[in-house]
Amino acid sequence: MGYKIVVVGATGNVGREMLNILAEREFPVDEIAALASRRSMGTEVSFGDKTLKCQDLDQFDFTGWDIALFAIGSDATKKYAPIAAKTGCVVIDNSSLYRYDPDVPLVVPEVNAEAVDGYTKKNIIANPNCSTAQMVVALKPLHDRARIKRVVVSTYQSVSGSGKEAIDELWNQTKGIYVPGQEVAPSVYPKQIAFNVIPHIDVFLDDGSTKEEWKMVAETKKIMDKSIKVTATCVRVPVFVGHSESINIEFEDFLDEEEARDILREAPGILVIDKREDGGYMTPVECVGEYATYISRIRQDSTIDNGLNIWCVSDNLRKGAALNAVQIAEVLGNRCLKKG
Ligand code: 11C
Repeated sequence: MGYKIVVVGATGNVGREMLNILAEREFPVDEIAALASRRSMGTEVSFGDKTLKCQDLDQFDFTGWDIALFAIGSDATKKYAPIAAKTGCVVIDNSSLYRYDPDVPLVVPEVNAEAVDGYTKKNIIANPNCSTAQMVVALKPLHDRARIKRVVVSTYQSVSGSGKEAIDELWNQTKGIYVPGQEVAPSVYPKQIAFNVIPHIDVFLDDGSTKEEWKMVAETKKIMDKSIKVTATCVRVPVFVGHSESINIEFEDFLDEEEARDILREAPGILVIDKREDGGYMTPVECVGEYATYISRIRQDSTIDNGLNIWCVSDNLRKGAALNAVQIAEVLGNRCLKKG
Protein backbone atom coordinates (compact mmCIF):
# COMPACT_ATOMS: atom_id res chain seq x y z
CA MET A 1 0.00 0.00 0.00
CA GLY A 2 1.45 3.31 -1.04
CA TYR A 3 0.77 6.50 -2.95
CA LYS A 4 0.04 7.56 -6.50
CA ILE A 5 2.89 9.93 -7.39
CA VAL A 6 3.36 12.31 -10.29
CA VAL A 7 6.70 13.88 -11.25
CA VAL A 8 6.16 17.02 -13.32
CA GLY A 9 9.19 18.06 -15.36
CA ALA A 10 10.57 14.53 -15.39
CA THR A 11 13.15 15.11 -18.15
CA GLY A 12 14.93 17.99 -16.36
CA ASN A 13 17.94 17.71 -14.03
CA VAL A 14 15.79 17.99 -10.90
CA GLY A 15 12.90 15.83 -12.21
CA ARG A 16 15.29 12.98 -13.03
CA GLU A 17 16.84 13.25 -9.56
CA MET A 18 13.34 13.15 -8.02
CA LEU A 19 12.69 9.82 -9.77
CA ASN A 20 16.10 8.47 -8.70
CA ILE A 21 15.58 9.49 -5.09
CA LEU A 22 12.01 8.15 -4.87
CA ALA A 23 13.42 4.79 -6.03
CA GLU A 24 16.58 4.91 -3.86
CA ARG A 25 14.63 5.72 -0.70
CA GLU A 26 11.96 3.11 -1.54
CA PHE A 27 9.21 5.68 -1.23
CA PRO A 28 5.93 3.74 -1.04
CA VAL A 29 4.74 4.14 -4.63
CA ASP A 30 1.65 2.30 -5.92
CA GLU A 31 1.69 4.06 -9.26
CA ILE A 32 3.94 6.70 -10.81
CA ALA A 33 3.54 9.05 -13.76
CA ALA A 34 6.33 11.06 -15.39
CA LEU A 35 5.08 14.24 -17.06
CA ALA A 36 6.82 16.66 -19.41
CA SER A 37 5.95 19.21 -22.04
CA ARG A 38 4.40 17.93 -25.27
CA ARG A 39 7.70 18.10 -27.15
CA SER A 40 9.22 15.60 -24.65
CA MET A 41 6.21 13.25 -24.77
CA GLY A 42 7.39 9.65 -25.10
CA THR A 43 10.90 10.44 -23.79
CA GLU A 44 12.02 7.60 -21.54
CA VAL A 45 13.18 8.27 -17.98
CA SER A 46 14.46 5.82 -15.36
CA PHE A 47 12.67 4.96 -12.16
CA GLY A 48 14.78 2.40 -10.32
CA ASP A 49 15.06 -0.57 -12.66
CA LYS A 50 11.96 0.52 -14.60
CA THR A 51 11.63 2.85 -17.56
CA LEU A 52 8.78 5.34 -17.71
CA LYS A 53 7.52 7.07 -20.86
CA CYS A 54 6.80 10.75 -20.32
CA GLN A 55 3.17 11.80 -20.69
CA ASP A 56 1.93 15.21 -21.83
CA LEU A 57 1.47 17.51 -18.83
CA ASP A 58 -1.14 19.52 -20.69
CA GLN A 59 -3.43 16.50 -21.15
CA PHE A 60 -2.90 14.87 -17.75
CA ASP A 61 -5.77 14.45 -15.30
CA PHE A 62 -4.48 14.73 -11.70
CA THR A 63 -7.76 13.41 -10.24
CA GLY A 64 -7.09 10.49 -7.87
CA TRP A 65 -3.32 11.11 -7.69
CA ASP A 66 -1.94 11.76 -4.16
CA ILE A 67 1.22 13.85 -4.58
CA ALA A 68 2.70 15.78 -7.52
CA LEU A 69 6.38 16.77 -7.34
CA PHE A 70 6.75 19.82 -9.57
CA ALA A 71 10.15 20.65 -11.12
CA ILE A 72 9.26 23.12 -13.85
CA GLY A 73 9.69 26.90 -14.12
CA SER A 74 7.50 29.40 -12.30
CA ASP A 75 5.46 30.32 -15.40
CA ALA A 76 4.41 26.73 -16.13
CA THR A 77 3.90 26.10 -12.41
CA LYS A 78 1.49 29.05 -12.30
CA LYS A 79 -0.63 27.36 -14.94
CA TYR A 80 -0.49 23.71 -13.82
CA ALA A 81 -0.02 23.67 -10.01
CA PRO A 82 -3.51 25.10 -9.27
CA ILE A 83 -5.05 22.58 -11.71
CA ALA A 84 -3.39 19.70 -9.85
CA ALA A 85 -4.10 21.12 -6.37
CA LYS A 86 -7.78 21.64 -7.19
CA THR A 87 -8.23 17.91 -7.82
CA GLY A 88 -6.99 17.13 -4.28
CA CYS A 89 -3.49 16.11 -5.36
CA VAL A 90 -0.91 17.76 -3.05
CA VAL A 91 1.66 19.76 -5.01
CA ILE A 92 5.26 19.93 -3.74
CA ASP A 93 6.71 22.74 -5.81
CA ASN A 94 10.38 23.35 -6.50
CA SER A 95 9.88 26.73 -8.20
CA SER A 96 9.96 30.04 -6.33
CA LEU A 97 6.31 30.85 -7.23
CA TYR A 98 4.64 29.99 -3.91
CA ARG A 99 7.56 30.24 -1.47
CA TYR A 100 6.62 33.61 -0.04
CA ASP A 101 2.84 33.02 0.00
CA PRO A 102 1.71 33.05 3.67
CA ASP A 103 -0.81 30.30 2.86
CA VAL A 104 1.88 27.93 1.55
CA PRO A 105 4.34 26.22 3.91
CA LEU A 106 8.02 26.46 2.95
CA VAL A 107 9.66 23.35 4.32
CA VAL A 108 13.06 21.84 5.02
CA PRO A 109 12.20 18.69 6.97
CA GLU A 110 15.26 18.79 9.25
CA VAL A 111 14.23 22.31 10.29
CA ASN A 112 10.43 22.76 10.23
CA ALA A 113 8.81 19.44 9.31
CA GLU A 114 5.67 20.33 11.31
CA ALA A 115 4.97 23.25 8.93
CA VAL A 116 3.86 20.63 6.36
CA ASP A 117 0.52 20.45 8.19
CA GLY A 118 -0.33 23.88 6.76
CA TYR A 119 -0.57 22.47 3.23
CA THR A 120 -4.37 22.27 3.44
CA LYS A 121 -4.97 25.96 2.66
CA LYS A 122 -3.88 25.63 -0.96
CA ASN A 123 -2.89 21.96 -1.26
CA ILE A 124 0.60 23.23 -2.08
CA ILE A 125 3.93 22.97 -0.23
CA ALA A 126 6.98 24.92 -1.40
CA ASN A 127 10.56 23.69 -1.62
CA PRO A 128 13.18 26.37 -0.91
CA ASN A 129 15.99 27.65 -3.09
CA CYS A 130 18.99 25.30 -3.06
CA SER A 131 21.37 27.75 -1.40
CA THR A 132 18.87 28.36 1.42
CA ALA A 133 18.11 24.67 2.02
CA GLN A 134 21.66 23.61 2.85
CA MET A 135 22.29 26.74 4.93
CA VAL A 136 19.25 26.32 7.20
CA VAL A 137 20.08 22.64 7.78
CA ALA A 138 23.41 23.87 9.17
CA LEU A 139 22.03 26.86 11.08
CA LYS A 140 19.04 25.27 12.85
CA PRO A 141 20.84 23.13 15.46
CA LEU A 142 23.18 26.03 16.28
CA HIS A 143 20.23 28.45 16.57
CA ASP A 144 18.49 26.07 18.97
CA ARG A 145 21.55 26.17 21.25
CA ALA A 146 22.79 29.78 21.10
CA ARG A 147 20.19 31.94 19.18
CA ILE A 148 21.51 33.33 15.93
CA LYS A 149 21.42 37.13 15.60
CA ARG A 150 23.09 37.65 12.23
CA VAL A 151 24.44 35.60 9.33
CA VAL A 152 26.90 36.76 6.66
CA VAL A 153 26.99 34.22 3.84
CA SER A 154 28.96 34.08 0.58
CA THR A 155 28.01 31.35 -1.87
CA TYR A 156 29.99 29.48 -4.53
CA GLN A 157 27.19 28.05 -6.68
CA SER A 158 27.55 25.43 -9.38
CA VAL A 159 26.21 25.87 -12.91
CA SER A 160 23.68 23.02 -12.57
CA GLY A 161 21.60 25.53 -10.58
CA SER A 162 20.94 27.26 -13.92
CA GLY A 163 19.90 24.10 -15.80
CA LYS A 164 21.18 21.91 -18.60
CA GLU A 165 22.19 24.73 -20.99
CA ALA A 166 24.48 26.16 -18.33
CA ILE A 167 26.17 22.79 -17.83
CA ASP A 168 26.78 22.65 -21.60
CA GLU A 169 28.06 26.24 -21.61
CA LEU A 170 30.67 25.53 -18.94
CA TRP A 171 31.75 22.29 -20.68
CA ASN A 172 31.96 23.76 -24.19
CA GLN A 173 33.55 27.03 -23.07
CA THR A 174 36.20 25.16 -21.08
CA LYS A 175 37.07 22.96 -24.09
CA GLY A 176 36.85 25.93 -26.48
CA ILE A 177 39.47 27.93 -24.60
CA TYR A 178 42.10 25.40 -25.70
CA VAL A 179 40.93 24.99 -29.30
CA PRO A 180 41.45 28.00 -31.60
CA GLY A 181 38.28 28.75 -33.54
CA GLN A 182 36.02 26.87 -31.10
CA GLU A 183 35.69 29.59 -28.47
CA VAL A 184 32.17 29.72 -26.97
CA ALA A 185 30.72 33.16 -26.24
CA PRO A 186 28.71 33.65 -23.02
CA SER A 187 25.03 32.92 -23.57
CA VAL A 188 23.37 31.60 -20.39
CA TYR A 189 25.63 33.81 -18.26
CA PRO A 190 26.46 37.47 -18.90
CA LYS A 191 30.21 36.78 -18.70
CA GLN A 192 32.55 33.84 -19.35
CA ILE A 193 32.01 31.15 -16.70
CA ALA A 194 34.93 28.85 -17.62
CA PHE A 195 37.98 29.67 -15.45
CA ASN A 196 36.07 32.59 -13.96
CA VAL A 197 33.63 33.51 -11.16
CA ILE A 198 30.54 35.69 -11.61
CA PRO A 199 29.12 37.67 -8.63
CA HIS A 200 25.60 37.69 -10.06
CA ILE A 201 22.80 35.10 -9.76
CA ASP A 202 19.24 35.93 -10.86
CA VAL A 203 18.07 39.49 -11.54
CA PHE A 204 19.24 42.69 -9.84
CA LEU A 205 16.93 44.40 -7.34
CA ASP A 206 16.63 48.12 -6.57
CA ASP A 207 18.89 47.95 -3.49
CA GLY A 208 21.79 46.49 -5.50
CA SER A 209 21.35 42.93 -4.24
CA THR A 210 20.29 40.10 -6.54
CA LYS A 211 17.10 38.05 -6.30
CA GLU A 212 19.15 34.98 -5.28
CA GLU A 213 20.57 36.97 -2.35
CA TRP A 214 17.11 38.24 -1.42
CA LYS A 215 15.77 34.66 -1.51
CA MET A 216 18.36 33.54 1.04
CA VAL A 217 17.24 36.32 3.39
CA ALA A 218 13.46 35.91 2.96
CA GLU A 219 13.46 32.11 2.97
CA THR A 220 15.69 31.77 6.06
CA LYS A 221 13.30 34.05 7.93
CA LYS A 222 10.22 32.09 6.81
CA ILE A 223 11.68 28.64 7.50
CA MET A 224 13.59 29.35 10.71
CA ASP A 225 13.01 32.63 12.52
CA LYS A 226 12.02 36.05 11.22
CA SER A 227 14.31 37.78 13.72
CA ILE A 228 17.50 36.40 12.14
CA LYS A 229 19.35 39.00 10.05
CA VAL A 230 20.95 37.60 6.91
CA THR A 231 23.19 39.31 4.37
CA ALA A 232 24.27 37.29 1.33
CA THR A 233 26.59 37.54 -1.66
CA CYS A 234 25.83 34.87 -4.25
CA VAL A 235 28.51 33.89 -6.75
CA ARG A 236 28.49 31.47 -9.70
CA VAL A 237 31.62 29.34 -9.99
CA PRO A 238 32.83 26.92 -12.69
CA VAL A 239 31.69 23.78 -10.87
CA PHE A 240 29.14 21.41 -12.44
CA VAL A 241 27.27 20.19 -9.33
CA GLY A 242 27.50 21.14 -5.64
CA HIS A 243 26.99 24.50 -3.98
CA SER A 244 29.45 25.72 -1.33
CA GLU A 245 28.93 28.45 1.26
CA SER A 246 31.17 30.36 3.61
CA ILE A 247 28.91 31.22 6.57
CA ASN A 248 29.76 33.66 9.37
CA ILE A 249 27.34 33.45 12.29
CA GLU A 250 26.86 35.83 15.20
CA PHE A 251 25.00 34.40 18.21
CA GLU A 252 23.32 35.92 21.25
CA ASP A 253 25.10 33.44 23.54
CA PHE A 254 28.68 32.23 23.42
CA LEU A 255 29.13 28.94 21.54
CA ASP A 256 32.49 27.26 21.71
CA GLU A 257 33.73 25.73 18.43
CA GLU A 258 34.13 22.28 20.04
CA GLU A 259 30.53 22.32 21.25
CA ALA A 260 29.36 23.56 17.84
CA ARG A 261 31.22 20.64 16.21
CA ASP A 262 29.51 18.17 18.59
CA ILE A 263 26.07 19.73 17.97
CA LEU A 264 26.54 19.57 14.19
CA ARG A 265 27.77 15.95 14.38
CA GLU A 266 24.50 14.97 16.08
CA ALA A 267 22.22 17.06 13.85
CA PRO A 268 19.93 15.48 11.23
CA GLY A 269 21.07 15.69 7.61
CA ILE A 270 24.61 16.84 8.48
CA LEU A 271 28.00 15.17 8.18
CA VAL A 272 30.97 16.95 9.73
CA ILE A 273 34.27 16.60 7.85
CA ASP A 274 36.60 18.85 9.77
CA LYS A 275 40.23 17.85 10.22
CA ARG A 276 42.72 20.70 10.43
CA GLU A 277 45.05 19.21 7.85
CA ASP A 278 45.51 19.12 4.07
CA GLY A 279 42.28 17.85 2.52
CA GLY A 280 40.47 17.56 5.86
CA TYR A 281 37.41 19.39 4.54
CA MET A 282 34.66 18.87 1.96
CA THR A 283 34.66 20.19 -1.61
CA PRO A 284 31.74 20.18 -4.07
CA VAL A 285 33.01 17.40 -6.38
CA GLU A 286 32.95 15.03 -3.40
CA CYS A 287 29.32 15.74 -2.47
CA VAL A 288 27.76 14.87 -5.85
CA GLY A 289 25.06 12.20 -5.52
CA GLU A 290 25.08 12.42 -1.73
CA TYR A 291 22.22 13.29 0.61
CA ALA A 292 24.14 15.06 3.36
CA THR A 293 24.90 18.69 3.98
CA TYR A 294 28.63 18.68 4.78
CA ILE A 295 30.17 21.04 7.32
CA SER A 296 33.89 21.79 7.50
CA ARG A 297 36.25 24.54 8.76
CA ILE A 298 34.30 25.10 12.01
CA ARG A 299 36.14 27.83 13.89
CA GLN A 300 35.65 30.72 16.26
CA ASP A 301 35.39 34.21 14.77
CA SER A 302 37.62 36.12 17.17
CA THR A 303 36.59 39.54 15.77
CA ILE A 304 33.22 39.46 17.59
CA ASP A 305 32.07 38.19 21.00
CA ASN A 306 29.90 35.27 19.94
CA GLY A 307 30.91 34.31 16.41
CA LEU A 308 31.62 31.20 14.40
CA ASN A 309 32.71 30.52 10.82
CA ILE A 310 31.71 27.37 8.95
CA TRP A 311 32.08 25.98 5.41
CA CYS A 312 28.98 24.22 4.06
CA VAL A 313 28.79 22.02 0.92
CA SER A 314 25.86 20.08 -0.54
CA ASP A 315 24.57 18.60 -3.81
CA ASN A 316 22.28 21.38 -5.04
CA LEU A 317 20.21 19.00 -7.20
CA ARG A 318 19.63 16.71 -4.20
CA LYS A 319 19.33 18.46 -0.80
CA GLY A 320 18.88 21.72 -2.68
CA ALA A 321 15.97 20.41 -4.74
CA ALA A 322 14.94 16.79 -5.40
CA LEU A 323 15.89 15.20 -2.08
CA ASN A 324 14.23 17.95 -0.07
CA ALA A 325 11.05 17.54 -2.15
CA VAL A 326 10.99 13.77 -1.57
CA GLN A 327 11.66 14.30 2.15
CA ILE A 328 8.65 16.65 2.24
CA ALA A 329 6.58 13.92 0.56
CA GLU A 330 7.77 11.48 3.24
CA VAL A 331 6.75 13.85 6.03
CA LEU A 332 3.40 14.49 4.32
CA GLY A 333 2.84 10.74 4.06
CA ASN A 334 3.75 10.12 7.69
CA ARG A 335 1.86 13.06 9.19
CA CYS A 336 -1.07 13.81 6.91
CA LEU A 337 -2.01 11.40 4.12
CA LYS A 338 -3.57 7.96 4.18
CA LYS A 339 -1.92 5.31 2.02
CA GLY A 340 -4.09 4.28 -0.94
C1 11C B 1 20.91 28.68 -8.76
N1 11C B 1 19.73 28.63 -6.67
O1 11C B 1 21.84 28.04 -8.26
C2 11C B 1 19.58 28.75 -8.08
C3 11C B 1 18.68 27.71 -8.70
O2 11C B 1 14.80 29.69 -6.81
O3 11C B 1 14.76 27.57 -7.10
C4 11C B 1 17.33 27.56 -8.06
C5 11C B 1 16.47 28.78 -8.18
C6 11C B 1 15.26 28.67 -7.31
O4 11C B 1 21.01 29.28 -9.83
